[in-house]
Amino acid sequence: TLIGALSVSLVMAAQPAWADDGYALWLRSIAKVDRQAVVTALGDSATLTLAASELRRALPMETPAIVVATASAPSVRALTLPFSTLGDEGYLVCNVTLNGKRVILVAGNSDRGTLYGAFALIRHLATGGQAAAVNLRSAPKVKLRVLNHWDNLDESVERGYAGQSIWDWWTLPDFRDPRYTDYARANASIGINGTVLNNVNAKADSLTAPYIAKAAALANVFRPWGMRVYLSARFSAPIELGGLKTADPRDPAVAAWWKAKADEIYRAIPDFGGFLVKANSEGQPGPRDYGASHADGANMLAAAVRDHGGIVMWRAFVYAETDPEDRAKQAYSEFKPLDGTFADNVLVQVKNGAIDFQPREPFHPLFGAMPRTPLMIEFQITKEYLGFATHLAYLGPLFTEVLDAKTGQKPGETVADVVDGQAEHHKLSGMAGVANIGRDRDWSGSTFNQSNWYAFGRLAWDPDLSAEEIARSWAAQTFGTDRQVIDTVTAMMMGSREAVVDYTGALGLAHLMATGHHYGPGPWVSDLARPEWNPTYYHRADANGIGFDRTASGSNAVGQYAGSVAKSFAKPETTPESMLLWFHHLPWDRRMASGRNLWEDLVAHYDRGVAYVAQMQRQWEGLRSKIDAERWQKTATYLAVQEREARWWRDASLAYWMSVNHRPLPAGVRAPE
Ligand code: GCW
Repeated sequence: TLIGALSVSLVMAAQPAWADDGYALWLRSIAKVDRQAVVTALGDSATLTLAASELRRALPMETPAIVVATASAPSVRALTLPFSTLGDEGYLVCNVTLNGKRVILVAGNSDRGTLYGAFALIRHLATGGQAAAVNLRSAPKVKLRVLNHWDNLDESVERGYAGQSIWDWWTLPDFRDPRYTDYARANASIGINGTVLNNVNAKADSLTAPYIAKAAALANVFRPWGMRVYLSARFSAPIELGGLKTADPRDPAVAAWWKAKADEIYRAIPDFGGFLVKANSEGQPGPRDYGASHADGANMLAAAVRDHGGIVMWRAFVYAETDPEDRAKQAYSEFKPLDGTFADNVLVQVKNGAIDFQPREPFHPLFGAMPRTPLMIEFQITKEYLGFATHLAYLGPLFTEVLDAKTGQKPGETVADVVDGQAEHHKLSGMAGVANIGRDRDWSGSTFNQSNWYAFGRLAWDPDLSAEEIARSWAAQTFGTDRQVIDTVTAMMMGSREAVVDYTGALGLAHLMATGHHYGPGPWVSDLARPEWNPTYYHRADANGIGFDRTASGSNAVGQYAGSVAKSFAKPETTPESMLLWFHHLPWDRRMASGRNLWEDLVAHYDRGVAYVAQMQRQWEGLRSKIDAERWQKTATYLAVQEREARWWRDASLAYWMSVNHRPLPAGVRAPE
């Protein structure tokens, strides 16, 4: 039978017979070249042609005949299918009779929608779905689904752990590495429709003619895959490139320089997406240098790209060394008063939490607090604070925990409602992910890191998906449909981020890592010039207690939250224990829900984190015969590294806490090695 044949080829894909370097990501072909599915395209646009070839490449001959088309094809129009709610990028995939023949129709209002539909059908079949019953319908809830590459022009990657940048600036624009196509294809398969090519810590050079030509070459490769190119803009570029004396956004000569620059870019890249800007943050130039506001800066750039249909993504990640205010409060203080003053082609891009991509942070209080401004959420896919490329930490639960959080602003409103624009019916909406992609053969430094790229894309398309269903699809697309493999891999993934929280510092502690590189423990560090870079600034531990008082008796960051959320964070008794020490400074003897005191509980968390990693090692060992040797071995080796380093985190941290609180280890716990 068809289903039998399909599952046979899928099971074959899971056999460990050949070496697999992970290059294929979650897009493993299940068809042999001479036995591909029969696919017809009604139309010949580049994108429709790609949709058809993806289906052929992925699906075996036994699959029923497939037709890819757009809603406007006359024979499809005649079927009067419900295209009206699918927008520009949505799709439907269903069984229909077309010109007297039963076929699977894959169609959207645009050929991009159709391409997404093709990948949805591939996903459906590769995760065990049946062809006979296929009936898929989906439209993205978020408009701009964008990767942020922190890639430098010298091809290093800031906080990148998967090798050098995949952009080879030296050989662009002439040589278009086939890898650029594979990159775009992988992104299209999960719905990502934009990419910012260069680091937010931007060099002005990226806006010079040679680099515009290079970006244009990439844009040409990405276009048929539905992806647009954006650039990070250095705010002082008018001085550095234009020879102006100022970059003051209120100066007409500055605005004119940007307008001319935008025109130049659009001549080379007619569908250029727009600019991403990090301004007045960590030493970057910005409008505040001239006493102008972030809105002045953003609106000036927005005016330069507006006639071309471009947008500006203006980051809210600001904090200043001169500002004595709690770092967690500074973005809100600076941006909330600007609500309603941004041009309508500006999105303010807000990190998921108020500090900086820690293993756990409460959601950023700006979500829901700027109803008149589209807020884009920024997640970090690369694991700067979660063990770089080596530690296994599936970020799906981190992403969904934030998206599902209630803002407290309006009844029932969640961060996802704000991000997808539903809450205020904004025209623009967006999700950004700091990419974990580099030149490593497996793209992301490890097989499991690929799941974070995948989860980001899937959630940007639909922020209401669950982390677990995403993990299951990823596992099936990556390792095949063997039930034991999917169950085990999903189970490992689902608790893995919490394990990192546990062994790096649970209960709402944050920013305890070694300085500079951010790898490994450093809760004792207190001598950095900028006070808010010192871990001791965040944990405030002494002989009596630990934690940052952010209630009214402390920094009152709690006051930036709204309604019931603010109320619950205001008291230790009503704050979730997972965020307790983020908001409260408490005695080591405080009684916890477990019945233990705070110190004992913290120790138990460290132990639990270490134990989880050891358990993942055992689970993975059990899959040895079911995963190809190369991917199995690399993961096993990395898990061993992680187990060692989880103990390092625990033991070094406990030794430090004990030096501060002078308490013995709770009974039954081994002394740090
Ligand atoms: O997470 C911190 C990183 C910096 C980064 C900055 C930012 C791009 O340590 O490397 O710079 O945030 O998000 O701007």
